[in-house]
Amino acid sequence: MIKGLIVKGIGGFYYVKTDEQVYQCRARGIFRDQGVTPMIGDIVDIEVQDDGDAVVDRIYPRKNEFLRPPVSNIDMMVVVAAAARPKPNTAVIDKLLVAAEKSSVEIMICINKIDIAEPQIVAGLKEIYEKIYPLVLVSGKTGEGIDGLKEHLAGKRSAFAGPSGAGKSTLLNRLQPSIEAETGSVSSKTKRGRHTTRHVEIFDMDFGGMVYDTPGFTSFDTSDADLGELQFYFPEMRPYIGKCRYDNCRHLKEPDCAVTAAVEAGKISRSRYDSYTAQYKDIEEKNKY
Ligand SMILES: Nc1nc2c(ncn2[C@@H]2O[C@H](COP(=O)(O)OP(=O)(O)OP(=O)(O)O)[C@@H](O)[C@H]2O)c(=O)[nH]1
Ligand SMILES: [Mg+2]
Ligand SMILES: [Zn+2]
Repeated sequence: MIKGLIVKGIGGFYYVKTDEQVYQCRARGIFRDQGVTPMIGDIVDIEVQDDGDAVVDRIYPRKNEFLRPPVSNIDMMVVVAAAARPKPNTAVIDKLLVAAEKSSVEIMICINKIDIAEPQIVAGLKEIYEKIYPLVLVSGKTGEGIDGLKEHLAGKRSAFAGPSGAGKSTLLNRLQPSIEAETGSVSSKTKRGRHTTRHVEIFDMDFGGMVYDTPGFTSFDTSDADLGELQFYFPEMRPYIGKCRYDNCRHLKEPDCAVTAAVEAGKISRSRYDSYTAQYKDIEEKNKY
C-alpha cells in the first residue's frame, strides 16, 4: 500500500502522486457501488498489483470538497476574474464567493488582465472587494503583481476558480514557467473563453504549496444554500444581522432593516447587496420545486 495524492483524473483514470512517482490508477469497483467518486485533491492509498496496474484502494476523509470547481482538500479558494476580456461579472464572482464561504476555507480574489483593463473598472472591483477579502491585482501577461500573488499562495493548497478565459492557466504558467499549462483565447465574437482547461490538475509550486488549475465556466448556478444562511455568507453583512426590527428579517424590503440601512449609508456595497438579493430570489425560486 502506498499513500499518495490524486493530482488529475481523465477518462476513468486517476493520477496519483506518491513520494516516488505518479501512478495511473483505476478506482476499485467498491467505490462505485458505494456511490463514492474519487476527487482531485483526495489523499489515497493505492495498491500496485502483480500485473503492474495500480488501483485506488482507500480514500482518506476529506477536509473539504467542492462541486464547482470539483476539488477536495484545499486550504484556499482563489476567485480569479478578469478585469476585461471577458468583462468582470460581479454576480458570478459573488456566487463563487458564497460557494466558498459555505466551507471553512480561506478565500482570496485575484483580478487579472490589469494590463488591458480600464483603470476605473479595476478601481471599482478593488473598492467593492478589498475590505472583505484579500485581493491582488495582476497581469498574467506582463507579470505585474505576480510576486504578491505568490506570497498569498506560498505553503498552501489553493484552487483557482473563475470564468473560462479569466486567465487561470496563464497565471499558473507565470507563477512557474515549467508548468506549461495549455491556455486558450477569448472569442472576439462572444467575448467568452473557450473552455481550454478540461480537467482539474494540481501543480507543485517551487515556492512551496500547490495550486489546482480548474476548468472555467460560462454560467454558474446559485448554490443551494439555506435561505436563512445566505446572509452569513456575505461577511460584511454579519455585523448587522440581528439588528433589524424583525428577527426573521430577510433584508429585502422590510422596514427598519439594519442591512439596507448600511447599504444606504455606503457601509455595504450596492453591488454586493444586489448579489445578495438576486441569490436570495434564485434560491427561493429553486425551493419552490
Ligand atoms: N492581456 C492579457 N491577456 C491575458 C492575461 N491573462 C490571460 N490572458 C489571455 O486570456 C486568454 C485566456 O487565458 P487562459 O489562461 O487560457 O484562461 P483560463 O482561465 O485558464 O480559461 P479556461 O481554461 O477556459 O477556464 C489567453 O488568450 C491569454 O493569453 C493578462 O493578464 N492580460
Ligand atoms: Mg485554463
Ligand atoms: Zn434586515
